[in-house]
Amino acid sequence: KHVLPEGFRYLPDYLDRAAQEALVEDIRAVVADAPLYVPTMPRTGRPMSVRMTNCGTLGWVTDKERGYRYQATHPATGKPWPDMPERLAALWRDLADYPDMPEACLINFYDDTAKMGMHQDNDEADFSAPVLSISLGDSCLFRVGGTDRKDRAQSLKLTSGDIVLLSGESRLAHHGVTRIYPGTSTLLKQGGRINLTLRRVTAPL
Ligand code: MD3
Ligand code: FE
Repeated sequence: KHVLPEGFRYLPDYLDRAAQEALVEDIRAVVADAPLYVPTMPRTGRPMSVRMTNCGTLGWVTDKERGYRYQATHPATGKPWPDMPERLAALWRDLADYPDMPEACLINFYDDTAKMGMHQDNDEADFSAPVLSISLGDSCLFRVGGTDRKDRAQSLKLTSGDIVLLSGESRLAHHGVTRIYPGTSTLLKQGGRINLTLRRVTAPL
């Protein structure tokens, strides 16, 4: 009990303050071109509390009509997603231990009350590639279980500059964000938390 799933690599304080600030500037530029939008759940159309956008060749989106999917364009503007910033590509090269570059970077913005329910990331066609997650801004309580929904879960606080790398069994672990801790970081002038997840989407050759 209370063992993290195989392949779960937690790198606390991986990014120093300057590296975090540089990433925030990259994300500002992405959001200026590809605004945060309110994703809605399949079938019910219920809005998620997290606002989202993407960069890279593919982005993860969801809406009532078409559900969870990856697509090459922003759902509101219809434009292609902005390029993946070089700084994000460099982190993948340094940490992912995977030959191909990420196709998608999902940008999640949490305000003080936003949460993300427990789920698996299984909309990708390549589970052999890791998911690389970067936390910026306010701390959150993150919950991670096992590949079976019934597996015991444990909580972990994620703070600004932390990186989590999910490979192997942990790639299909259930996980979610239970709560945000408002006012715990000065990185974002308006508060809140940003999470970036870098992923491979398409099947390996
Ligand atoms: C564990 N995001 O976008 S990132 C998501 O903080 C998502 O915004 C959360 O879950 C966030 O899908 C968590 C850390 C993370 C990402 C992917 C995982 C943990 C994971 C995949 C498998 C297991
Ligand atoms: Fe997820």
